[in-house]
Amino acid sequence: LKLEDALIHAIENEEFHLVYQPKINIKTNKFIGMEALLRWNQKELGFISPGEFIPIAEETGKIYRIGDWVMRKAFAEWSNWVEAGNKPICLAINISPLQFSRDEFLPNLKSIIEASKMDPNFVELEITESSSINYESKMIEKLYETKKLGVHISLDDFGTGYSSFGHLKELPVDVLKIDRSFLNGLQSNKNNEAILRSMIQLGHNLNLKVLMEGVETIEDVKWLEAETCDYVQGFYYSRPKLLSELYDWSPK
Ligand code: G
Ligand code: G
Ligand code: MN
Ligand code: NA
Repeated sequence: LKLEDALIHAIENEEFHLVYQPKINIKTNKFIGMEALLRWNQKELGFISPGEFIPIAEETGKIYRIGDWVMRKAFAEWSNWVEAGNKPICLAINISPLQFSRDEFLPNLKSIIEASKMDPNFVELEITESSSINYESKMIEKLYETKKLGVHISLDDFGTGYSSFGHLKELPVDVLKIDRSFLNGLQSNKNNEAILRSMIQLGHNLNLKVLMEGVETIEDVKWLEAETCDYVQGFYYSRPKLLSELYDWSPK
C-alpha cells in the first residue's frame, strides 16, 4: 500500500484526528494557548507521522483539502472546549506555506471561520519560515490581509530556514517560534547559549513575542525564564493530547 494512495482516502475513512500541545506563559506559569497537531492512523499501516505524510500531501496536492479539514475540525473542537466552560485560549494551527500561498487560502479561511463558532481573535496560524513568505511582496501583503481578520501569526521553526533578518522586520508576525534544535546542547555549550540568547533578543527588538518549543527539562525552563523568553511549549509540560484530556489541565 502506497502512502500516496492511502492518503487519498484518509479523510473519508475518518483516519485523521487532532492532538493539542499546551503553550505556557513562562512568567505567569499560565496555560495560554495550544497547538493542534495532525495525527493519521491508517487502517493497515498504523500511525504515520506528519513529518512523513505532509510532504507527500504537498507534492500530490492533497494538502489543500487536508488543511481545510484541520481548520474545520480544530475550530469545532475549540467551540466544544468553550461551551464546556473552559476559558477561551489561543488555538494555533500549522499552515503549509504551499497552502498559504494559494489564492483560495484567505477566502477559505474566512468562510470556515464564519461557518464555525470560532472567534478569529483566538486563531493563530503557524507558518514555517520559507523563501516565498520571506521574499515575495505578494505574500507579505497576504499576511497583512490575514491579520485583518483578527487572527495572529507565528513564524514556525524559526532559525532553521531562510531567515533573512532584513526581511523579518517587514513581516507582520506576532510570535517567533524558535526551532527546538536550538535547545540541543544548551547546558553544555556556551556558543549555543549565545545563539539562543541572540534570537530571543532579536524577537524582542522587533517587538515580537518569543516562544521556545521542545522544552523538555526544568533546567531549560529556568534558563529561558532568566533570558525573558515569553512562552514555552514541550514535553516538560505536556505531550500533545486529545483536547478532552486538556479540559482540566494546568502547568506544573
Ligand atoms: O506532530 P509532529 O511533531 O510529529 O509534527 C511533525 C511536523 O508536522 C511538524 O513540522 C509539524 O509542524 C507538522 N504538522 C503537524 N500537524 C500539521 C498540520 O495539521 N498541518 C501541517 N501543514 N503541518 C503539520
Ligand atoms: O514544526 P512544529 O513546531 O509544528 O512541530 C511540532 C512537533 O514537535 C510535534 O510533532 C511535536 O510532537 C513535537 N514536539 C513537541 N514538544 C516536543 C519536545 O519537547 N521534544 C521533542 N523532541 N519534540 C517535541
Ligand atoms: Mn508548529
Ligand atoms: Na516548529
